[in-house]
Order: sequence, then structure tokens, then C-alpha cells
Amino acid sequence: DPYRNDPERHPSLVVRSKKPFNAETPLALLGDSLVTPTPLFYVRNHLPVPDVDPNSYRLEINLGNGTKPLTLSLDELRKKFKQHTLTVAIQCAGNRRDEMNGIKKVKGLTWAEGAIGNAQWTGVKLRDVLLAAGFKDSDIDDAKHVQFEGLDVDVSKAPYGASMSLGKAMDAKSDVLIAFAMNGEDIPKDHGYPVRIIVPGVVGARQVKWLSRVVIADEESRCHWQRNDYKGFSPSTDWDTVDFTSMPSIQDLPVQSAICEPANGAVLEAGTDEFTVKGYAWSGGGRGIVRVDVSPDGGKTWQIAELKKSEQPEGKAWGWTLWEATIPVENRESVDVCCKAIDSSYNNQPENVAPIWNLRGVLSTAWHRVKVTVPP
Ligand code: MTE
Ligand code: MO
Repeated sequence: DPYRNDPERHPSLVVRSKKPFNAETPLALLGDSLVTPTPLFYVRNHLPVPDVDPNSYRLEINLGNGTKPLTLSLDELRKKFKQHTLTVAIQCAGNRRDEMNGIKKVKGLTWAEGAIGNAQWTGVKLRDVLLAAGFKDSDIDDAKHVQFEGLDVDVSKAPYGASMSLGKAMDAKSDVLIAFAMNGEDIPKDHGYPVRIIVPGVVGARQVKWLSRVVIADEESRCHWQRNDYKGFSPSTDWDTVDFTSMPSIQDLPVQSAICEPANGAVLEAGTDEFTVKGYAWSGGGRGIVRVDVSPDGGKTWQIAELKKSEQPEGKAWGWTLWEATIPVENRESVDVCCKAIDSSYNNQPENVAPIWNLRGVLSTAWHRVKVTVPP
């Protein structure tokens, strides 16, 4: 069984597939803490979890210019570079995919609203490590890419991989981390032990776990999940007409929010005159959440939610925002709650999912809606 090395998992996770293991955080728990507890953090594995010996582990840094690659042990990685701890949310491109199935069936794992989490990641800057490997700022070429390779491999021994632009990785202000700790402890097996890349503000698929190699190259990673998946298409594109080369790989994600509590379909106590709605909001590219609007009547009237987030400079708002609002019942028997978040570029979420439907069910960011019943 190639999955024999997979670790034990928390029983509260909502399992979407066992081999490979994919599971999301129960929605009711997701809105409870600004930092998602590690054992409850969603897991998205495409392949079996590799068993990595921390003593023999080496990270290879290859500048792709014929020079000898730099190899670093876990100890060297920890000791030779300045360490940074950053709060960064990770979201799978397929978070909330299930809502797209309501329009027309999409291809991909079923995810509700729990394929997202917020954690504190500790590591060293990719930029610092590339500089130590001999890379010079004068060699920055925006047409080039930094490829990341994992230690998890498919049946043909091809590893999971992804890439990002070299310019972004080498930007003097870049926060891309080679991370070895999650919420103050070793990164657990499911989340990339001993080392993963953290590209803040970017889709989950690029956050390569069990990182083995970093390679500068003229082209994007050749990995299936970089080139032939995790791209957004028109609602009119179907599996007969789709051309994966026609769209760029998803990197920065669009603005997102969801209601964590109450659950859709919840029945409140008879006579309740107000109740609390809680949720999360986040946007890609370091754009902070500046406002969350909540409606008690499906979007006719709105109120402004109270926000809770970590202190982060604008443009580097990598962590998510939790929010809360008190909704008056006003004799309604059924309350149609919905929410939408606004990021610092005043990006907004679409009202409905139909116009953003796509065959892979990615980038599902319509207003999130829950129906709550209040018996008279
Ligand atoms: N890295 C490797 N090596 N293998 C993977 O299957 N899955 C990616 C990314 N990094 C993956 C990977 C995807 S699609 C997501 S959404 C995130 O990891 C999920 O990270 P998590 O499991 O720590 O939540
Ligand atoms: Mo993902």
C-alpha cells in the first residue's frame, strides 16, 4: 500500500477522500480562532505522504545556470539564515467547489467552505537562500520562473511540483518562505514535514510540501498541476474545447468570504430575536479585508460586520480576517443570511455562482448564503 506512511488524523476532520487523503475543517470550528489549530487544518494531498528522515534530508537549490547546486541540511537551513514568522492563510483553489455542482457537475474533489486555514509559518526567506546559492539581483529576469519540487511522487515517479515567477520570488520585499514550522512546532507530516514552501497570497497548489528542490528555469514547472489544472475557464468552456495553454496558472486568489456559523438549515430557538453570524474573509496578493457586509434578507439590506485580524501592513495582509455580526430576526420565520467581503483594492465577490462556473470548479467566490429558520 503506497499510503502506508500516511499519518493518523484528527477525527473531527471532514474526510473527502482517504487515498490520497483530503479533508476539510468542520465549518463550525473554522471561525472560532484566528489561527487555525494545526490538527484541524485542512489537508490536500494528491499523492501518498512521503516518509522523510530529517537527518538525511537535503534541500537542493539549483540556479539552472550550470553552477554547482547548493545543498542544505535541515540544520543549515535553520542556522545559516535569518528566521521569520508570518501569519499566512492558505486556500485551495477548489474551496467551495460544491456550490458549482448545483449549476452543472464539475470535475474535482468535493469541497464545502473548509478548504482554507490560517497559520503561523516560520522559516527562512527563499530570497536569502537564493542569494546564498550565488544568485545576483542583477540576474533577475521577469520571464524566468522558480520551480519547486516535492518528495511525493506518482506511480511513474514524477514528483508533485509548482512554480512562481522569479521576479516575485527575488523581490526585495518578498515574503516567500522556506518554512519548517507551523504554529510554533515542526510542520506535521500531512502539511509537508520537514520543509514546505509558503508563497503568501497565492493559491494552495503552489505551497509545495515536502520540498526537495528549488530550480530556476526558463519555463514554468512541467508538473500536471501547474500546467494542466488549477486554471480558470469561461462557463462556456467544456472538456471538448478546453485548452489549458490558453490560460495562466492561478497564482494570487480573488477575494473570498464565508459564513461559519450558524450552519445552513439551522433551526434557532423559538422566539429568538437576534443571533450572531460569524465567518472568515480573505483575499490574495496581500490585499487586506477592509469590510465585510452581511445581509439578513438575501441581499436587499446590509449591515457591516466587526472585523478581527492580525496586524499586517497593507500589501502584505497574508493572514485572514474573522468577522462577526448580530442579525435581528424582526419576526421573519426564515432569515436568508449572506455575506460578501471587500478587499483593499475594492474587489468584491460576485452575487451568484452561475457566471463564474467553470469545468474544474475553481475560484468559487460568490456571496455565501445560509438559511436559518426561527420558529415563532
Ligand atoms: N505539495 C505537495 N508536495 N503535494 C501536494 O499534493 N497539494 C497542494 C499544496 N502543496 C500538494 C502540495 C494543494 S492543491 C494545496 S491546496 C495545499 O498544498 C494544501 O496544503 P495543506 O495540505 O497543508 O493544507
Ligand atoms: Mo488545492
